[in-house]
Amino acid sequence: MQQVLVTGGAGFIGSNFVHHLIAATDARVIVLDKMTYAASPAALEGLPADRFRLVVGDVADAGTVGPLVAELTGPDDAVVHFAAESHNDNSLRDPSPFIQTNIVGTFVLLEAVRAHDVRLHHVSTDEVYGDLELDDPARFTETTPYQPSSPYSASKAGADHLVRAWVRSFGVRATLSNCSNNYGPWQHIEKFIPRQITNVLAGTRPRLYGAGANVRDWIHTEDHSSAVRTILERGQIGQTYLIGADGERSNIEVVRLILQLLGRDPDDFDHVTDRAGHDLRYAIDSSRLRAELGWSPAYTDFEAGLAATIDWYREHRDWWEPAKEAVEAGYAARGQ
Ligand code: NAD
Ligand code: TDX
Repeated sequence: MQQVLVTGGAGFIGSNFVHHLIAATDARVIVLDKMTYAASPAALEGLPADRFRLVVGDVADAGTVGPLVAELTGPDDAVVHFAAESHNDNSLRDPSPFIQTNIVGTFVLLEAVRAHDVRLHHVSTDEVYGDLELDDPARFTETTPYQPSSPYSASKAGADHLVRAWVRSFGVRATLSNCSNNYGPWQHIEKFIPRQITNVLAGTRPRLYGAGANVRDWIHTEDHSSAVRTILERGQIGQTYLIGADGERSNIEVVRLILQLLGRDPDDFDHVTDRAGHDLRYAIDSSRLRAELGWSPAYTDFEAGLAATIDWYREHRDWWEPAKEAVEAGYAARGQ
């Protein structure tokens, strides 16, 4: 039976991937997660005990990672690496955990898969490419030069470079993917879409950074998971694949849509202090993944996906409400 070690498998996207893999294959899954503030144990409930195991530990700790990777002795066994500090605003306040987890953690994992000759898929972000002008006809492709803007995106870029170097210099069997902005259930309420949904549900107003003209290319987390599984199964070793679902929307459009879907006046939001170094636009050209590996997204109607996500947050108040006050106090302290 195939075994897959999923780092960061208790986070927003990692937990979705674990459920996806258990449902779509007969693989056995080991999650390695440090259980930081961003982890959701509840997101891993209901998984079959004979096919799932949670190990609480740090991906940057070689003493934890080495023995787990050594368990992966089957021909199709693999590591899928999601573990990261993931929020840009946090990286502006304190970059140090981003360097430690995203760069040192990836290094430690690479040394383990090198030592045990285990297949790796490294999960990265479109933010490594910097940003685009609003009217630029080009989108990011696998050959776009790296130009990260924030400590978060620079740490992810550093990790990507390490993976590529370990492929070329040591023959590590790795693939990489760079995905656009995800939305869906279990996303931490520090992030844009869940923050605005839960603001409205909590009776406060959405908060838009600056003018809200910044564009993000939204993809449902289920589609990210199916893309990662496709690359894991059929991706070419050493190759990078961009993952996106043609979901470009300006932030102001998204805030208005959330308000509308919640039956509120679409102008019932506040403009707040902009993010330092705020990337203007991300846009992904996922042609390689679609043409070479035959992947396509299932969630092509953003409004329908957003409406379902709103319903999910409405039905999971117990999960997000305890964290809401502290998250908002942190933003308020920075005028956001
Ligand atoms: P998340 O913050 O929701 O989850 C991260 C998980 O990693 C948490 O469970 C956390 O406890 C764990 N973790 C953190 N530090 C760790 C460490 N040192 N050792 C072990 N586990 C650790 O993040 P997410 O949004 O699910 O993102 C997952 C991955 O996908 C990240 O690599 C991120 O860069 C990438 N990504 C995210 C998006 C997005 O829109 N959220 C888009 C593209 C790529
Ligand atoms: O309250 C807010 N108001 C606001 O206008 C917040 C939290 C954000 N924003 C803006 C900033 C961005 O333009 O919304 C946009 C999205 O913000 P985030 O949710 O913080 O995401 P982003 O910075 O785009 O990064 C995300 O996508 C790429 C993920 O957090 C990363 O992990 C991923 O790599």
